[in-house]
Amino acid sequence: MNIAIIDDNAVNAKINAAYINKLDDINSVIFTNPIEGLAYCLEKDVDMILVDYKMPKVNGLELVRLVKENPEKSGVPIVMITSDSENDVRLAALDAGANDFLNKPVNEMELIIRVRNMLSLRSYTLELKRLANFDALTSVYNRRHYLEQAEKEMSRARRYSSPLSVLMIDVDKFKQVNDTYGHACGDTVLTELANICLAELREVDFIGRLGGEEFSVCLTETSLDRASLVAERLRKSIESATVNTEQESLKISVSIGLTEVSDCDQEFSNALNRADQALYSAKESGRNKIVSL
Ligand code: GH3
Ligand code: MG
Ligand code: MG
Repeated sequence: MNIAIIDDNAVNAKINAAYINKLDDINSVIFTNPIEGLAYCLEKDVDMILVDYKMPKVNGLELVRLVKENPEKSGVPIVMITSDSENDVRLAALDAGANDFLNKPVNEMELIIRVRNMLSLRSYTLELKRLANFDALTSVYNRRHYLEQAEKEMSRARRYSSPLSVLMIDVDKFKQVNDTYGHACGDTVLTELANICLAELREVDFIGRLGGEEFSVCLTETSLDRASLVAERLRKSIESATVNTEQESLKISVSIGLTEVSDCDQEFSNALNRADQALYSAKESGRNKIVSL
């Protein structure tokens, strides 16, 4: 777990880091400049922030406000170090979303226990998020999260006038795989298929399982021409792969429908429906092929 320790007093910061590092799996980073510390917390993956209240330029309370008003970072727990006399500061920090406090001078045992509790809460939250957003079988985005991300990506593409393409991928004759080799084999096929797609796609693209044996991919900054090349590459890799299941080595194929999001699409679902129609044409015209609309 990554912890940012922000304290203009380097000696205190180092002592607290030494205490915290006694916990398992901790990676702590110290900032004596609160502005640098804040920038780090807003940019990097941080699991907890330990911040002193009294600091020049940006004090602990301001830092709490700036982190908690950022939607991407509001879930990062913050423990603030204050003195007994600063009760009004504590109330304001609590109101801004601070999660816990430590009295100055910091007691080692209390620091370790409070940090440990915060980190265990953080782990549960991250696990819940993972369960809520990812498909349990294939580990790609689940339907809800995929559609949510796709809507966001569509707004971003509009803002920057950049192209965005969508693929619908469906396994050919998948029912036969289940019927012939059993449901467990079918599951392995789906997992392998997702892995092949993930290996072929760039990090900025994303894939979701919309249901059953149906996946969708968003290709960011990608026009229809380039998306056709990507789809064809995917189709070929899947066609040439051998899926090793417990009983059998199987060959599978997919049909892919694709489209580019256009100015006429009011919502992402309009583009997705078009990709779905294209997929239907690919199935109608013989399967194991791509069709764009
Ligand atoms: P087509 O080429 O027209 O797409 O034919 P198909 O057999 O792939 O399509 P169909 O929609 O008839 O069958 C899809 C099958 O996918 C039926 C269902 O039992 C199976 N399926 C859905 N979800 C899962 C899953 O999570 N695991 C497994 N193993 N099978 C699933
Ligand atoms: Mg199918
Ligand atoms: Mg289907």
